[in-house]
Amino acid sequence: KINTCIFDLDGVLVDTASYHFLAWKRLANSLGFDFSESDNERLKGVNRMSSLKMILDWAGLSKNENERSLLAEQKNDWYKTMIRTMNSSNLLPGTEAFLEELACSDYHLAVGSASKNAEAILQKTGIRHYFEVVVDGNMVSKSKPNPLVFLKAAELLFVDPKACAVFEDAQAGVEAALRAGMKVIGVAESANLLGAHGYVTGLSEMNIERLESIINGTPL
Ligand code: G16
Ligand code: MG
Repeated sequence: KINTCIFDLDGVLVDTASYHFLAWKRLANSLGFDFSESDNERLKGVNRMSSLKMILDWAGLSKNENERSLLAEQKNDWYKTMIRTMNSSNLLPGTEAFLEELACSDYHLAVGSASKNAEAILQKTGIRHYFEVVVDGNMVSKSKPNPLVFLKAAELLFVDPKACAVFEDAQAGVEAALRAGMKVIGVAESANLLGAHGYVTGLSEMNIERLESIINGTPL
């Protein structure tokens, strides 16, 4: 029986995926190359340094460790400027209603994000209080698809990974949740996200009844 829901942050609860994309694109452009939204799909859920390494690879550029940390810092400065004015209007549709429904039914709620900016974003958008546990990029060293971020959330909640359902918009995140032995609900068009137990286009399509039908393999 599922009694715990773990949410990815960017692209599931809040609309920050486009800010990450714009900041990375600006960095890429400053280095003299461009990258597309389809390239960006592969960066979703991947932590900052790993994302940078992938981008430099695509551009065929090699940078030493010191240069890489300056570039990552530059991207993060641009990103932080973009998220500075965030508020509850940046929540994706259905986020608050679904969290409220789960909270009222005594589900354990956690966030499992690769982002080091997760706490700030949860505060600004006014949903921090829903979560007993927030595991973010400051707490785990290994990036999704490594399952650590989700296993850590289960551990801190004292729940069995098998009792957890993860909501993810990124392929790396779906893989991380599967490796953690959890159920996964893909938040995207099923066409570009593989392996989840069920799919919704956004949390506005979610409620507990739908969650249970996906978990039990009897989609509504
Ligand atoms: C998010 C995004 C990624 C981003 C990563 C690190 O993960 O999906 O695109 O690179 O966090 O973010 P930051 O640079 O803020 O530490 P998630 O797991 O919430 O989707
Ligand atoms: Mg995400």
